[in-house]
Amino acid sequence: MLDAFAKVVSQADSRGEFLSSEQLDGLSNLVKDGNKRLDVVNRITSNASTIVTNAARALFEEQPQLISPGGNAYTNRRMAACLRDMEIILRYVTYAILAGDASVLDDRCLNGLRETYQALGTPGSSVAVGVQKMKEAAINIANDPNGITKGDCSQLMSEVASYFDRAAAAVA
Ligand code: PEB
Repeated sequence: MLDAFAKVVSQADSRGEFLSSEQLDGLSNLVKDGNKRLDVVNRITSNASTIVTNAARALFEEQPQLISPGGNAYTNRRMAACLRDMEIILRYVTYAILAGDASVLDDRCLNGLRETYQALGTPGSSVAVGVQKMKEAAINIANDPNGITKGDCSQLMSEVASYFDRAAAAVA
């Protein structure tokens, strides 16, 4: 598992080079904007259950066959597994946001997930829709200008979006 710092170190080391000034500038900006990152993680983390439940509700509204008899979220057991899966994915996305790097999400959550869903007969494309709904909700919450020091968060928001997109693409 890498974070943004360990990532550039490992890249430079594999080439036997010193850190480049671009790499150092990148990390310097990351430190400068560190509070924004922590605020984003804090906001998503403290609203996790709202994000998960609303996304799941919207998914089942769009795809009611999932909760009809024979559907993959039919029965309390499967519904619970589904909500849990969405929560796990959201949790790893928050780790990636904090680390500024997707490797924790890739290695500990997404690796093999598509195959797991294929084996379970769970429609990965529906999971991907759920993840996209979590993305919208998480960004609305994280990017809300109210009650926080105002600043430009566009770059950070597109980074946040990219982790959700990565998770959705891994199972779709
Ligand atoms: C991945 N999900 C399920 C299982 C596993 C995962 C390993 C099988 C074991 C179990 O049931 O607990 N586990 C999960 C994950 C990690 C992990 C992400 C990462 C570290 O360790 N059903 C739907 C929706 C979707 C869904 C489309 C959005 O209709 C999910 C939620 N996952 C779902 C369901 C099951 C499951 C298991 C319903 C149970 C399937 C079954 O037993 O029939």
